[in-house]
Amino acid sequence: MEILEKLSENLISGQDKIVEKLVQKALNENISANEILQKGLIKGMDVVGEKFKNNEFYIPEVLIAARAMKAGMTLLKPSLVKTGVKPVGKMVIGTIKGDLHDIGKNLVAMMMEGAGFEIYDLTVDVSPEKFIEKVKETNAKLIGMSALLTTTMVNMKATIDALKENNLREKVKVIIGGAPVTQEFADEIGADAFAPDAASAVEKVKELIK
Ligand code: B1M
Repeated sequence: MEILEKLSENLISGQDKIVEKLVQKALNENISANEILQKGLIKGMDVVGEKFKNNEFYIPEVLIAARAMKAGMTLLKPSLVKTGVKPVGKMVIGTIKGDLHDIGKNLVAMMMEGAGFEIYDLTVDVSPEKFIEKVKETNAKLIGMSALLTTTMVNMKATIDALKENNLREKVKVIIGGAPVTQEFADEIGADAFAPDAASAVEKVKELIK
């Protein structure tokens, strides 16, 4: 679809205002929010990642692309998040300590909210202590952790260990995700679930709390 290709191209070049206009236009043309997200925004961000890896893009270019991604996601949020759903559970979510990537985590938070979960978003660089503190404060039965860096994804295990130390491991389910995270890694660190994308995160969590 031509409009989604244009959307990807403008995301790659960090044109946030044009990205906003194109997302709005696509919504007006009744293209689903999910299709706009997957085939427009995420597709563009994948190219940004490739260029970054190949040293064709540096941090400033990636940052402006991320800003354009966020502008697009803000417009999609009302369509992704259904309103009026009764809260079905509480989830504490955050990007792991040492990691500042938040786009994927924000998507998961949005989708979970859309599925009726009350979300406590601790944002980025979240220490195990902060996760524990919020779980105690809110009595949430779910923790969601996101990681984009192979160097700091080990910090997910530290949060699971902290749950054990605080006698909370039996009460709180843990789901993890992020580009370098795999089911194998989830099994290795003793997480309850892994999801490769935001939509399946919702499915996995629903299974967990059944
Ligand atoms: Co960074 N970065 N970055 N970066 N960056 C990556 C991750 C990298 C793969 C790029 C590359 O080299 N190809 C690479 C990591 C390499 C590695 O560890 N193996 C990398 C690097 C190296 C770095 C720095 C170290 C660069 C530097 O400083 N030299 C630095 C680290 C800073 C830090 O965190 N301490 C850095 C910085 C940045 C920016 C700040 C410039 C920016 C982040 C802006 C922001 O988030 N606000 C940035 C970006 C944008 C990226 C790429 C290009 C895109 C990430 C993204 O948003 N993708 C990324 C390359 C890539 O991933 N292809 C890259 C879109 C997003 C929707 O996908 O987050 O994977 P993702 O989320 C998915 C799924 O993974 C899943 O759902 C989402 C889809 O529905 N998911 C979950 C995510 N969390 C989940 C949680 C769940 C379940 C599913 O349950 C709770």
